[in-house]
Amino acid sequence: MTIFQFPQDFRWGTATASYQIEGAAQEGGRGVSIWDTFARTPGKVFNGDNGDVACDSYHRYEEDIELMKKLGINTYRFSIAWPRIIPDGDGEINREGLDFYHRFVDKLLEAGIEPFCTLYHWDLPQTLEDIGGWGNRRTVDAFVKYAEVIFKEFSGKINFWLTFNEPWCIAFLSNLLGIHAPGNKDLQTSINVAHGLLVAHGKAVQSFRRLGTTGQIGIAPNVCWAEPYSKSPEDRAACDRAIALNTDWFLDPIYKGSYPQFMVDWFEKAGATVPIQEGDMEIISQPIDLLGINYYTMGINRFNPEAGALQSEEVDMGLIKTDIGWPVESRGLYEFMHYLQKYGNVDVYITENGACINDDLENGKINDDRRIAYYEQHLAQIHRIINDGINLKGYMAWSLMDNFEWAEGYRMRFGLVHVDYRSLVRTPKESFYWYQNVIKNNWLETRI
Ligand code: GCO
Repeated sequence: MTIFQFPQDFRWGTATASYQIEGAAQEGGRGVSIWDTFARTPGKVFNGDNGDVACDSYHRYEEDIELMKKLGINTYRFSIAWPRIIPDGDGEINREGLDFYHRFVDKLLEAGIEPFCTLYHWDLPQTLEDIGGWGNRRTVDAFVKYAEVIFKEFSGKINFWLTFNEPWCIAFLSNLLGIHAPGNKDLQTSINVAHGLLVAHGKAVQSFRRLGTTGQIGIAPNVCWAEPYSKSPEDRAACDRAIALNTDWFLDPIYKGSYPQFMVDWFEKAGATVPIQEGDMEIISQPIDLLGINYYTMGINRFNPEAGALQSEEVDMGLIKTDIGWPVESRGLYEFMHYLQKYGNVDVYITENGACINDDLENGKINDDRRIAYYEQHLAQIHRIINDGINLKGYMAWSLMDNFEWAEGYRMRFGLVHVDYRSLVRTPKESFYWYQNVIKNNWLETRI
């Protein structure tokens, strides 16, 4: 047994996102988002599932906050649904939407839980996708307007802010691989989207400062750590591209004011260019206060000319996998946090980390021991990272409860709390009680 003690001011939390938990898709004046449309397109989401009801958290948020209190978290990461605030993306502000989030944030604060707010976790108003989505500067301006509404309303209540969740997913998973909404499969479109969202990020940060909004702001990329299958330089380069597309492609512009040149060259060879307009890079490189990191897995990659736009192929090394098929390997988080130091020792929060384990109720219990093992491994790495002197300030487990897992629908479960999607009954899993204990102690006890 080993005991890992965490810093006194360490933030313990969980994370969710609006479309994945709220439901009430036609209520409260909410407009249509690209995920409503995508989920209704046959063949896009497993089983034809959609977020119309999800966990019904729009109605059951008080019950959810009771669960958070029981768990003992001091931080809760959630996202605001843009179509609840400005239903058509760019027009009238919907007071009912703002009031909903006020009620919710007030309840969190009453419970002594710090709200950690994501402005964009993928529910783009459909009207904006119809004019070209993030590739159109009108969408960028509409986002800034939406962000300003939120900053003005919630300044003083919210102190932790993220502009975008997982820019790689918004740009490449959704517009190059076509797996997420809106489902495009075009390299130039994905590059345009990536650039548009970076400009939107920078402009939102400018507004945040200008308005004197309370707290700190940043962005939350997802990490794909990759190590080469062999010593060949081609395999090394294939890994560099995989890592860079998730993180450097977004963090270099923000921290250095330029895109990684080797990737720009790579895309140019494939016929795609970044649509940089005058002044963009200065806007994008506004100083930010914190970084959110979403980490789930890592890959062993090799060069393969057939393997997509990056020619980088992940090799199955036979590691244990979670039920969604992702190898369990916490080492990538440790390596990545050191890699990140090239941008300086910035304040980092793990804004997502968790395991898809589809264990179900058995005699009233969910014995998700494999999830506990996953968390144990990753928290031990986090302790190591902090001991190395890296400014890692908090940890948000994905997720508080089972929810709508995008293209996988409801079949993939990441929650500490089980949700019965028929009755909407919530049942804490064994991992919930395990995490409760870690938080209460502020230390982790591992089995080895
Ligand atoms: C993500 C996500 C979550 C997913 C989680 C598991 O940002 O990819 O924020 O919405 O549910 O990553 O796939």
